Amino acid sequence: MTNTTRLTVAQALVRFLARQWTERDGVEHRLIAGCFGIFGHGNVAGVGQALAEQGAGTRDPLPYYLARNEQAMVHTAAGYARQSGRLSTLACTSSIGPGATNMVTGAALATINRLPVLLLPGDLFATRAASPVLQELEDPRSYDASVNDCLRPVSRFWDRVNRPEQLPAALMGAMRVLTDPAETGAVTLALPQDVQAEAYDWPEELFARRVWHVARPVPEPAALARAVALLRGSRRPLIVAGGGVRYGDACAELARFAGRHGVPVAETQAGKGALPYDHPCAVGAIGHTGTRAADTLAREADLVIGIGTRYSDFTTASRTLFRRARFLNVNVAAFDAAKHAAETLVADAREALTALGSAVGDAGWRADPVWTARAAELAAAWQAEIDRFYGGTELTQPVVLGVLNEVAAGGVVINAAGSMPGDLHRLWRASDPGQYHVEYGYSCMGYEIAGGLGVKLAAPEREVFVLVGDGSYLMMAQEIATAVQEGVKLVIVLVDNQGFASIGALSESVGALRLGTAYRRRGPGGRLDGERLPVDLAANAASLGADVLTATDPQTLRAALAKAVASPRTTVVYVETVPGPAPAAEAWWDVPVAEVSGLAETRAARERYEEAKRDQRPYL
Ligand SMILES: Cc1ncc(C[n+]2csc(CCOP(=O)(O)OP(=O)(O)O)c2C)c(N)n1
Ligand SMILES: [Mg+2]
Repeated sequence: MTNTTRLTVAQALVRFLARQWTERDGVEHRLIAGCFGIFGHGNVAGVGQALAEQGAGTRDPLPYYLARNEQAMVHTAAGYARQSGRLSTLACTSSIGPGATNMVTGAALATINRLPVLLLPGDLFATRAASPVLQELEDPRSYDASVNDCLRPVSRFWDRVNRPEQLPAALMGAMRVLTDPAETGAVTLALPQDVQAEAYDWPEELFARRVWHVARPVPEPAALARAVALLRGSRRPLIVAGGGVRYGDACAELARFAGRHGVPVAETQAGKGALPYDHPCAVGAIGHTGTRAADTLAREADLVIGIGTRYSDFTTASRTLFRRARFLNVNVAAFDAAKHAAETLVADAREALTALGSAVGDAGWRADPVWTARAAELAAAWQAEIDRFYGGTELTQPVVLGVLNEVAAGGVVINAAGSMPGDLHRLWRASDPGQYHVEYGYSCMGYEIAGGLGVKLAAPEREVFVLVGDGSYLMMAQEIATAVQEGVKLVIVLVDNQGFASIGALSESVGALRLGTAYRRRGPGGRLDGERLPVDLAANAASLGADVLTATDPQTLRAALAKAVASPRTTVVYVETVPGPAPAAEAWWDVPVAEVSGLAETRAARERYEEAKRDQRPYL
């Protein structure tokens, strides 16, 4: 007879999660390092009770953290997972109804960025004894529907535990997806509020310490042979390094392969830092937010070797950038490897680079030396551009980034939306992959502070610099209070330019007249073009418990950042930027323009649009 333990579903869940580990390359990590949560009637008596009972409260096996907003706590889990190289993450427990639907945006962000997060929303009574309960959707077509069904399309695994007996299989399925490099993303276990509190006799083996091996799949020999043939035929290859290089811990192999074979390396947002910025083969950011160096090479390359990239429209300049190239894609996910009619190498980035290196190395293959030298020249010219943008005397956004880049060596910079991701992608000098954390899969306003909290929890030894625009700040600044509560120190650089600089410029370029992109009072003509709003973001940050410093020029910014770094407390450095020179796009981005309009600006924008669209290669 097997030994059993009588626990509620929620108690069993908490005990199970605390005993899950990952292992890769012989190193073990806690899979679920803690649980963020906001309680309501849908989880307080189940998961809440279980978290409270598990230990003395301070060194619980599954530490609990109180957040301010359910969307934010999923961002925190995603930031944690990314900084941990996807080997460790956090769980998030919510009540039913709005607490659960608040997590939908965070789940989409995690899934799109291929980051593991575990979501535990409460759900309606499985017995339906008291229906309709508070916050119940009540779909007249089906009593089986609940708002948690919104989490299905944004989750890579979704299950509802309607009976205690279903829990073990649901948990095993959830852990498998969280730890599978090809399938990972948001994982949702919806937990009906009555089932959470129901007791069951669990077999002891459910609670055994379990280690999930994170695989490094090796390339299939025939696929490797095809890839090698393609490489041998190439004289102008270009590597596009994506997040998979980082998550596969393949940066050293990439540097070796590129250096040995003279292959220039361009980087996506998720891949930035894969090579140190001053590596002889590094040509910087690629795509719509790319450098002139990388984008010029991309247009001329005969072979694009995508490594761990999902080829977003920013990377491909909406499929206009790679004019002549064939594609060889190395990706652990067959779905991404197959993009652009590529020759595919479905494998771990490190294993694939090692295999490719030994296969072509023995044959002495190298890129055309003229191509390698040209790449180095273009890259050097771009470094001079960066110096020019960083060297201004006024507080333009590039100057802010330049000062921060000096101070932030060894730290991590975090950003997600607005005009900063583009400037960061082109200008930021990253020396190692852990230093650059721009969430650009979902580019979600509000990710910055919440995500930064997760980064700092995952890497307490690193200084964490959160860059946040005024628009993003106003959307989601409340996790400053959570950072203060936990004594987790962030340096938050709040860049105020009175609204949406990014969308303002985009709006103008598509003939939409900057409508709704500046923070202004409604003016006498009935438009939002009146006086500046009397909103004091520095005072707002102070009210949440942060120390606040204000910078007015490059010198005071440098001093404020130095003070923030020296302080043990979360500090907001408030900066009002002035408009000034910023790097322009070298490559296009497809944002459709009105085909007919009474406005001359819009008609001119449409003409430019149709011209640019001719270069698009949309179907492969
Ligand atoms: C949640 C969310 N809503 C809307 C957008 C569209 N959007 C992208 S950038 C942006 C403005 C960001 O403003 P701010 O943070 O001040 O940055 P700035 O553009 O001024 O640099 C908007 C509205 C988004 N990315 N995320
Ligand atoms: Mg702004």
